[in-house]
Amino acid sequence: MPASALMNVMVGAARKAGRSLARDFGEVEQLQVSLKGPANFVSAADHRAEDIIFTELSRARPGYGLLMEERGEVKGADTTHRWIVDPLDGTTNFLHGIPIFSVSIALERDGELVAGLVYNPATDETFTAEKGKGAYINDRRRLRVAARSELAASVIGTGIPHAGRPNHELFLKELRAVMSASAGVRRMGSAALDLAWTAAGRLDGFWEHGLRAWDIAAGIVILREAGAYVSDIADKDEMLETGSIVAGNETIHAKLLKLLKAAGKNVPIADTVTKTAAAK
Ligand code: 2AM
Ligand code: CA
Repeated sequence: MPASALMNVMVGAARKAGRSLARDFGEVEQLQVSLKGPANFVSAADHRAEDIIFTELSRARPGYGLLMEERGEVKGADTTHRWIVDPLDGTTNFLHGIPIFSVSIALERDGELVAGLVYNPATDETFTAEKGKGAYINDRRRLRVAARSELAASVIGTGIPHAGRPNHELFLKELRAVMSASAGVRRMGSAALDLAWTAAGRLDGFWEHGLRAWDIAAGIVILREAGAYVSDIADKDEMLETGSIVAGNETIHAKLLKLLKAAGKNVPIADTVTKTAAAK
């Protein structure tokens, strides 16, 4: 289906930032062997990508507010619209030369997510969706969540908390439950891309805690338009606020949620980590 003017703006910004990231990723691969490591370089790459997206989106839609990983909240004159942007999701992968990272751009209208885009510059795959118009990969093929109904046949994605992030005990309990019930657990390292892959049926389900709005906003739109069920761990529509997310087709979502709730019973869960608390 032909892309809308809005989606053209989003794709244009993401591809431009993606070209910058792809160039920088090539450099990072070279820097792997250097003693100092490419950490500062990666941080600069992240900022470069965010600057590009900020410029492109602000030019095309002046006045829209923005919530960006590096800049934080940027208020706009138009209070009904807000972009939610992660210029580089999967930073650790990028830093280590692993080609699994993404640009994530979502649009919120009157507090509702209405458009989402996740772009992986390394594979040149673009996942897009607008509310009510379906989800697509590379503007060609319609995305549909996987149809499997048995957890035992399902591959489930997740994110593992690392040093400086909370919920280690909770995660271990959840992993024990999901690893025993599923055909396999995958940990790719870019939540935005994981959600897009779930929408594409590559993963049958996904769960993670402690995420920020920019990690998941675009993926949520793409998932819903691909027919997926998405909720937080309490089965509410408060993923952006709590930072927890569970997704899959109707059956897998329900089964995964039940399993996770039982596994996490009596284990305290820390909600969305603040930027200051995050070990960046
Ligand atoms: P990032 O690469 O932009 O940091 C991996 O489990 C996912 O968690 C990635 O999407 C990653 O995004 C995100 N992530 C890593 N550290 C985080 C933190 N401290 N708070 C929230 N999300 C984080
Ligand atoms: Ca992120």
